Amino acid sequence: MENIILKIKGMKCTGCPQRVEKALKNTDGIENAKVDLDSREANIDFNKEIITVKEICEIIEDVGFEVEK
Ligand SMILES: [Cu+2]
Repeated sequence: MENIILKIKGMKCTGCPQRVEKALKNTDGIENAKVDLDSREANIDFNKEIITVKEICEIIEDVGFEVEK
């Protein structure tokens, strides 16, 4: 199991981190995801045999946010 913390841009209200969390948790290979509005950080446990960091970033972008590079 791998862990990564990504900085997310564009979250404005409490619904935003919930949306990101839900999308991540519904994804194969992601074991757990916690997204914090104040720090803008997404703390993600994932299985690198199943999903890449690039694919995780794409999921976040698909729900309307940007990952800080
Ligand atoms: Cu929002």
